Amino acid sequence: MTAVPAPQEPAVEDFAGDALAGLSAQPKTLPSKYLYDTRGSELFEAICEQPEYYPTRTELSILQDEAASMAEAVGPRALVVEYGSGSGIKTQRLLDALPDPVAYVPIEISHSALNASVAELATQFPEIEMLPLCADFLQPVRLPASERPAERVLIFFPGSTLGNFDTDAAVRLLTTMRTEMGDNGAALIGIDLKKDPAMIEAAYNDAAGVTADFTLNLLDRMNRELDADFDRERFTHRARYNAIAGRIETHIVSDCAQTVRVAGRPIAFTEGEGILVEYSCKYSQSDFAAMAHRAGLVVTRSWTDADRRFALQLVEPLPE
Ligand code: AVJ
Repeated sequence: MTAVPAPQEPAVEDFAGDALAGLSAQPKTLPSKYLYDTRGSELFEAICEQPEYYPTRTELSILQDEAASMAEAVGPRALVVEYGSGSGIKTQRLLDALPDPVAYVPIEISHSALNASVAELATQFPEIEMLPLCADFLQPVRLPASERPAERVLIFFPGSTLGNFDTDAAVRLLTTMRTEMGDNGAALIGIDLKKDPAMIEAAYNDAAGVTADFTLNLLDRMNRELDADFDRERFTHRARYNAIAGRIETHIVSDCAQTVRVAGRPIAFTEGEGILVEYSCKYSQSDFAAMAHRAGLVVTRSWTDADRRFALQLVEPLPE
């Protein structure tokens, strides 16, 4: 029952190619997905425990406090699809809250992450059919049919992961959701809300330095996997809030002029030059509604915490 349908992982990541392309570009960039190797995923878990990092805690409290209202809005016998499978405890809260969900379909590119999440949930929810799908959630997939008929599809995308994408990419992802959910479907999406920039910046610059460790781990990963020779001591984590774009922009900044070798190629840095490694977009309610609208979706419910730090948005297809 926890067998994964696809016999092999769908897309082979080209870390070397992506890294060399990004480091040769002006300005330098690296795709943020490469932050999440085993060590990076551990460090991200540790970030979520830091006192300054409010999003995880806040989203969990909304899921708990508003469970009854969400259950009512979603209704019985949903087929719950999750994009990515990194959020065990949030999924648990949602499945606990919903009335008689028929199946859980995590969509995740990594076999091991997929199997681990389903193994855990299967023991906790023996009455919910587990239908893991090994795929890239950015590509439209055909959802598996559940044994018991589903009333509707509910796509769950917590964590403000949407904020890692720029606006156009986020709209593309929302459009994929619209297609996948069908005319009677819905999506429940976590977004981090705009607020005092000092509070946002603190969340990405925790005093214990866990976020800096998380960012700079990408250098260690390139040293390990791409035969690179980055010296971590000569680079600094920098996360700043760009108020005009409404996002945290995280860079790895070179402390001096230096040349590093990556996969046999020299990469030159000037003093103070940065590599852009992550965006974390923050939204107002109307920013999000406008993106949803472009994707053929409308916000039908929104749940937030008392301080309006974070929101869970329920979106449904726009009436024709
Ligand atoms: C997992 C992408 C939502 O952007 O807040 C946290 C990742 N990076 N601290 C975020 C992250 C640095 C996180 N997301």
